[in-house]
Amino acid sequence: MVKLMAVVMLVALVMAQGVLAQEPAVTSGDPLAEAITRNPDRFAAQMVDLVAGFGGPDGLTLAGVEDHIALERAGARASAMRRFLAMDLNGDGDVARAELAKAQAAASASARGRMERGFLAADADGSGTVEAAEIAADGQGAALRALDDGEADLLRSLMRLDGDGDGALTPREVQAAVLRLDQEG
Ligand SMILES: [Ca+2]
Ligand SMILES: [Ca+2]
Ligand SMILES: [Ca+2]
Repeated sequence: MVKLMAVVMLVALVMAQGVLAQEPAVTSGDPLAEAITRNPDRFAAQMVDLVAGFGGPDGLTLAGVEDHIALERAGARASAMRRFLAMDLNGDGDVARAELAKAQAAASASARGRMERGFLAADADGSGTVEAAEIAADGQGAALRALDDGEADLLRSLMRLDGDGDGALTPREVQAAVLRLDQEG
């Protein structure tokens, strides 16, 4: 129910954005519309996180949006890197094939395959060892998969609803934008 409400609110936001910018309402080619169609639950969850988690006393600022983007990416990066660091048995920062084998021996059958695929994907130079730089690169890839540049731009574009231009988006401004859309629609 909460998710559904968020989706409804988000669609209203997106349509209001078009009105504010004196542009036609969101069309099928609009990146924001495409993002919603692609994964409405995920986008709605991001909106809830943004407003509840990063809106300060004066409202949601672009800095708050940037903090959200950075934290989402850091979380995904840390999770990906942790999986490799847990296999670095001698603590030298690299995961050698022999270390992978020992970690696999202690894992379930289904996890062994997943670990193998992860190792092969991360070992970009095919050296048979996932070096520290490859662990970092793999983590960065996971960060951008979690929240890519297109999604980041979409989130930033929500600041266009800042009606009084003071740099902070308030619930009142969101309401006003939705109301304006209502009257024009
Ligand atoms: Ca090692
Ligand atoms: Ca390597
Ligand atoms: Ca404002």
